[in-house]
Amino acid sequence: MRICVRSKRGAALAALVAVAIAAPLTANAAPSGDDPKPRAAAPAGSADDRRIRQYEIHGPSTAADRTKIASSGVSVDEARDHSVVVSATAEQAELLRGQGHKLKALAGPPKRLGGKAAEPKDFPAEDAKYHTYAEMNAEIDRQIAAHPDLISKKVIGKSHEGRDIIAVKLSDKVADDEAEPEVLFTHHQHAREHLTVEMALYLVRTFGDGYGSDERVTKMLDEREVWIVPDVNPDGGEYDIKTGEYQSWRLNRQPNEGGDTGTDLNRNWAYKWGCCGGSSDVPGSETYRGSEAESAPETKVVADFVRGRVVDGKQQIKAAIDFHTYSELVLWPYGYTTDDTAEGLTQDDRDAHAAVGEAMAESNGYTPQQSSDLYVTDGSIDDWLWGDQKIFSYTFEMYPSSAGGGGFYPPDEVIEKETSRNKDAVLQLLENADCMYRSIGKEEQYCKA
Ligand code: 0X9
Ligand code: CA
Ligand code: CA
Ligand code: CA
Ligand code: ZN
Repeated sequence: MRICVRSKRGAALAALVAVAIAAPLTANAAPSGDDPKPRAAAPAGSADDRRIRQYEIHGPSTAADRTKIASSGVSVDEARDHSVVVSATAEQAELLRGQGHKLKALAGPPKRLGGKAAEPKDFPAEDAKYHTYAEMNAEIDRQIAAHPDLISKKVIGKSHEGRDIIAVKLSDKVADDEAEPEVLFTHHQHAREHLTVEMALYLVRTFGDGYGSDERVTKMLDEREVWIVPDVNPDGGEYDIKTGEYQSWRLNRQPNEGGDTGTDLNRNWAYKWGCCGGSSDVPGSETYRGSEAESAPETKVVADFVRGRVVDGKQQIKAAIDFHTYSELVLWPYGYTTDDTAEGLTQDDRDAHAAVGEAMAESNGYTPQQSSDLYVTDGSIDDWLWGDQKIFSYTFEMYPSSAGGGGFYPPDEVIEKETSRNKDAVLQLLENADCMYRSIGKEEQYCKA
């Protein structure tokens, strides 16, 4: 197990200093080290109390330390050598302070309003290159119209608020279910991670336009069937932008008993759900796992879709990436345990995950590691994909590497660079998908019929 979580500590620290200096200029920012308001001014349950913001906590250095922090119900957004950045409500922050932690409030999400009121239900004008749910669908429909033999889509179910959740298929003879290894890309489980939707659109565009001219793309679309679920959490994504001021929202928009809203979709999957202190059973927490596995309609819709790819008793999907932001990491299972191998994950399984994961990280410059090297999580999609479906699965945490690069809200100017940055890694996964064990020289043993 790796102990050094990130290599770019210097850069992260410099960025943090930059944020601290910039903080007073940001309307949303609180003086560092203090609550935005005295607690008395924000009675429990008030809008202020529920507002989510980021805090830096100095001290936590190991996966165990970070798991303990996460168990208070906050989300751990960044793990550095000797500190973490978390997202928390004022209430949760108070709880952590009560446990003796010193929390330093970071600047809130950028306003980017250019002095004008934002259009409701859209990104601020300065971030106009990001796609709303409607714009995403329009862009996908355009690509399908341009490449009807290559791209198709189907509605695989509905979100809690009734939005369509779609799966886009890309392959030669796209209308036929051919005997080709299938590969899955999922995006936007977490509402505020908007760059992941752009990643999906980048893939649809790059594969659609590259077929016939880009040799690697052409070969992969000829020999693979690619599934992209571009927006697992459309309700959360729309909620995050609808006031014109980013809400730092993570969850879906399903109401819970007791009045709080939202389930962490990436703690709601049906493998070792809630097993190991890697999620919260408290509604209102940032990692609330839901009332039972697949209690969130969005989780169930995607899980049903994946189960539906079992044909004649064989799962057709061989490999998958679930896109998140941020921290620039390539992660592999399991998340529920810090052991390298466990039930259903042999040394060879682990080594093949690591070999392909490390090669992908080599190409995009991310840091490769087992997901629990960060902190323990249970009920995550990657554990379910491998543990339940034997699909090789990765989580990519995209740009930036730290809060200094914009955290969950990098400016739209970075979209092209930070999505195309993953082209080679995605192609590598597709190229390996017919036999992931080739990466450890064990094709004969595992991949011969
Ligand atoms: O905690 C998460 O769900 C992911 N990080 S995020 O900041 N985007 O919320 C990481 C999930 C990685 N996979 C597992 N830990 N199993
Ligand atoms: Ca811009
Ligand atoms: Ca095909
Ligand atoms: Ca097929
Ligand atoms: Zn995420």
